[in-house]
Amino acid sequence: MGNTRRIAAVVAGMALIVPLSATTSAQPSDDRTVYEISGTSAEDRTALARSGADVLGVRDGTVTLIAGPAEVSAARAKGLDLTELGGVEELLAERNPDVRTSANDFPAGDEDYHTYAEVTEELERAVAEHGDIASLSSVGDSHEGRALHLLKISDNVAQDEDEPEVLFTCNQHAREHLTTEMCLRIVERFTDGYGSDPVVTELVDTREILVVPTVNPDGAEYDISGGYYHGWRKNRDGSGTDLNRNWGYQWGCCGGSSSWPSSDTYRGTSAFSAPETAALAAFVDSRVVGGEQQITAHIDFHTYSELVLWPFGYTYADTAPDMTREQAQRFQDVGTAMAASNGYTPQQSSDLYITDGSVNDWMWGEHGILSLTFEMYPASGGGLDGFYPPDEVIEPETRRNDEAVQILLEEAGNPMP
Ligand code: 0X9
Ligand code: CA
Ligand code: CA
Ligand code: CA
Ligand code: ZN
Repeated sequence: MGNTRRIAAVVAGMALIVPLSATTSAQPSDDRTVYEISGTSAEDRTALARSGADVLGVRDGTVTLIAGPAEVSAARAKGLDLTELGGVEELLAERNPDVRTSANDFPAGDEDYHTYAEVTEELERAVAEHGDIASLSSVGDSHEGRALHLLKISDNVAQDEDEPEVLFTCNQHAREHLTTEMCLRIVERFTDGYGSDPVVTELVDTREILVVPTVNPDGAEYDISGGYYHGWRKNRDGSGTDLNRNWGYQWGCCGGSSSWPSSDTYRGTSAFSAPETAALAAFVDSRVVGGEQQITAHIDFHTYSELVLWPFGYTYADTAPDMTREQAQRFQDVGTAMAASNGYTPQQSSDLYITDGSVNDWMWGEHGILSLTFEMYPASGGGLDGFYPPDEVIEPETRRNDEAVQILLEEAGNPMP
């Protein structure tokens, strides 16, 4: 690190600066490597994920993943052609700034992303400025005791009115920080825009909008701890549970998750063993009023690959015991319309690879909610960098989903066949 840079950083007010080489990372002596493989099928990708590889992104048959020596041998034995992008530590080191601060803040240059404290502040501000249409509560606490914030936006917000309820959830995966910003944009747009933007006003008056900006606050805070990125995905209970493999519909059924605690797709000891999924599920259960689920539509935001995904994830089949042909068609129609608005690629989630215990399968299978996953920017590239786009993309890449969010809010008023 050059002296000029160090001085500039000190002038910028950082309390403590540690050279990168002096700091140990989350996983010392990490021999895992990031690879890209093109021309893969969904079956190939399911096999790769099942072997223990951590799939980072999939686009047009090209998969980016983290693999150790055993997974690499297994993939080569299947005739797959792996291109090495670099070691996990090496790639994170390249992405991280060459100065680190002791503060629990995003790395230098990415400060526009919101830490947990800053998310809390934004939500409190929304309620302070728009108390007539916004109220803040929580669905419960994370493993480390952070409130899982829930912001409700609607006219007559203190009343439970008979209006379609629409849920937006973000940041199940710790390192997918752009998704938290997506939920914050929804909050900002439907509070600040009320009374001036006619579309926003109409939707706030006729819907109950429910936003959970961070489902995994412990993981997100850990991922930026020390002022640099750790590439962390799971929650922070023990060696971590993959929250998006911990939901209680066909949990662990189909090889779409791992029973090994060290795996990045560890499903937990039982369905809803993670306090974060248990709390969110209990909230959704509580929205059954008079025998009818009030929440009719849901998006769970992830990164990356620029995809719109619908259930089921546990099976390649388009139809299943809880998915008629007409219902599958509606998912496809709505998903395709949303994807046309933002330029993402629409597909059934198992077209990516098999996942079991994912949130959409439970929301739909258990509650009949029109529940989709968005994989946000970028489309591909960069291995782990895909999770850490610079904060300059926050505005354009969250605005990009305004119309899709609007489509879902409108569709929430239409019946499911
Ligand atoms: O694997 C996942 O949990 C999601 N991809 S990510 O890279 N963000 O981890 C995709 C989940 C898609 N499956 C379902 N929605 N069922
Ligand atoms: Ca910030
Ligand atoms: Ca209302
Ligand atoms: Ca209601
Ligand atoms: Zn994710």
